[in-house]
Parts: sequence; C-alpha cells; structure tokens
Amino acid sequence: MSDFKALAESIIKGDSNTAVTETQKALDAGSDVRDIIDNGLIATMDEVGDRFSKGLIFVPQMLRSAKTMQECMKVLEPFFKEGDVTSKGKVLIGTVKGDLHDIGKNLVSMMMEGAGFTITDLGVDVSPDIFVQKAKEVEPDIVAMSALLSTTMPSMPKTIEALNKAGIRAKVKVMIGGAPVTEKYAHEIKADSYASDAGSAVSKAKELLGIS
Ligand code: B1M
Repeated sequence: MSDFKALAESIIKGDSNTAVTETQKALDAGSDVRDIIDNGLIATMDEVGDRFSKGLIFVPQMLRSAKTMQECMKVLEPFFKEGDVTSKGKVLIGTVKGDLHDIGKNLVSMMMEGAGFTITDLGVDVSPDIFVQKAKEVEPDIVAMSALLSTTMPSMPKTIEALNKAGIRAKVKVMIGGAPVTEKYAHEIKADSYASDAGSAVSKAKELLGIS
C-alpha cells in the first residue's frame, strides 16, 4: 500500500490544486488506481467524517473536502474503462430522496460505465415518483439506489413499493448501497442485490444480469 499522506492532507484542507497534483503523482509513481481510491480518497473522507462527528470541522469544510475528492476522481476516471465496452445493460441510478451525498454514487456510476453499462444518472434527492417516471422512460435493467444517511434509507423500500405499484418491479433488478446500508437491509426490503463498494457494485450488476 502506498503512502497517501500529502494527498490526504490536501483533501482534508480542501486544497484541490495540491490534491489533483498528488493524485497524478501517485499514478506516475505506479500506484494502483484502486489503492488510490480506497486508501487515498475514501480513507480520507472517513477521516473527514470522523472529524465532523467529533465537532472538529463543520459542513462547509466537509463540503470543500468532498469537492476536492471529486476533482481527484476526474483524474482517475479514464482508468476505469475496461477493454470491451459494448453495452452490458442499462442502469438507472440516483441518491434517494432527502439525501445530497453523491460521491459514492458517482464512483459507482463511473465504474459501471467503465465496465460497459449504460448509465442514466438521476443525481441526488431522487423521489420514488421520479425513479418510477424515469424507469418507464429508460426501461433499465437495473434500478440502483444510494443512501448515505440512516434517515434517508426508508426511501429505498418506498421506491421499491412505487415500482411495484407502477407494475415495473418485476421488469427490473433493484440494487442498493451506501455506507449505512447492509446486506440484511437489502433482504428486509426485498432488493435484489446489495453492494458495499463501487467495485463490487460492478460485479453484482454483472451477476444480476447473468453476464461475466
Ligand atoms: Co455528510 N454525513 N452530511 N456530507 N458526509 C456522512 C454520511 C456522516 C456519516 C458523517 C458523520 O457524521 N460521521 C453523517 C451521516 C450519519 C448517518 O446518518 N449515518 C453525515 C451527516 C450527518 C450529514 C448532514 C446531516 C450534516 C448536517 O447538515 N448537519 C448533511 C446531510 C445533507 C443531506 O444529504 N440532506 C451532510 C452533508 C454533507 C455534505 C453536503 C457536506 C457532503 C456531501 C457532498 C457530496 O456528496 N457531494 C458530506 C460528506 C462529504 C460526508 C462524508 C464525510 C463523506 C461521504 C463520502 O463522500 N464518502 C460522510 C462520512 C463518511 O462517509 N465517512 C458523511 C466517500 C464515498 C466514496 O463513500 O459515499 O460511502 P460512500 O460510497 C461508497 C460505498 O458506500 C458504496 O460505494 C462507495 C465506495 O466505493 N456505495 C454504493 C455508495 N452508494 C452505493 C450504491 C450502490 C452500491 C454501492 O449500489 C446502488
């Protein structure tokens, strides 16, 4: 595992220029993209979350760190592409109603797109009605929901119920994820799949659609 101290410090400070330079440096030094994401970017956002919980930083600082991390992800995005990118299926993805966290959802989208899925990203704060309306338009193979707040997780079963009522639940697979979400919760709300991170979201999506 590489040392991402300077990268971590720049993300914590919200210093985008240095963070982008450090990300590029890590790539140039031969670090694995997955290592940079997991141990450089995500580990730092966990540290940011801890500092927020302890009252050492507040929402504006958390937001600056988030924006800085998104800049770093842009540097890494080209490396997500797999060789063969003929469409593997359509994925409709969004962060659920009431929830504005989109970094994890964006990472999942990028990796899925890189793996050959066609993504329709509905953004954040997506209500069950919008999921249904867009599912009718796009006819996705997978409806993917992200939630980062324990208070917004209940919007997941509400969305599944809305898909049911609209008569499209049987036509789509539902995948859920996000830090407070668990496999057990996925079973409880009758989602078809749960993924703990963006990499496993890709393999779970392939599994759901029976492709290798
Ligand atoms: Co917020 N926030 N936040 N925040 N924030 C958390 C989530 C929190 C854990 C911080 C803390 O207290 N330690 C806490 C939630 C507690 C809880 O409910 N369990 C929290 C809180 C409380 C809040 C506010 C309520 C704060 C306030 O206003 N008082 C507020 C809520 C706003 C709202 O949404 N309505 C808020 C606001 C914000 C910002 C806007 C400032 C900013 C988000 C900016 C943005 O996303 N554009 C922010 C941030 C940055 C965080 C932390 C620090 C980092 C989140 C992140 O981006 N992580 C976060 C603490 C933490 O996570 N440790 C925190 C990196 C990202 C790559 O990981 O999103 O987990 P993650 O995604 C992972 C997996 O979860 C998975 O794949 C990714 C990894 O590969 N995954 C999926 C995600 N979605 C998936 C979907 C899938 C499959 C996998 O399939 C569909």
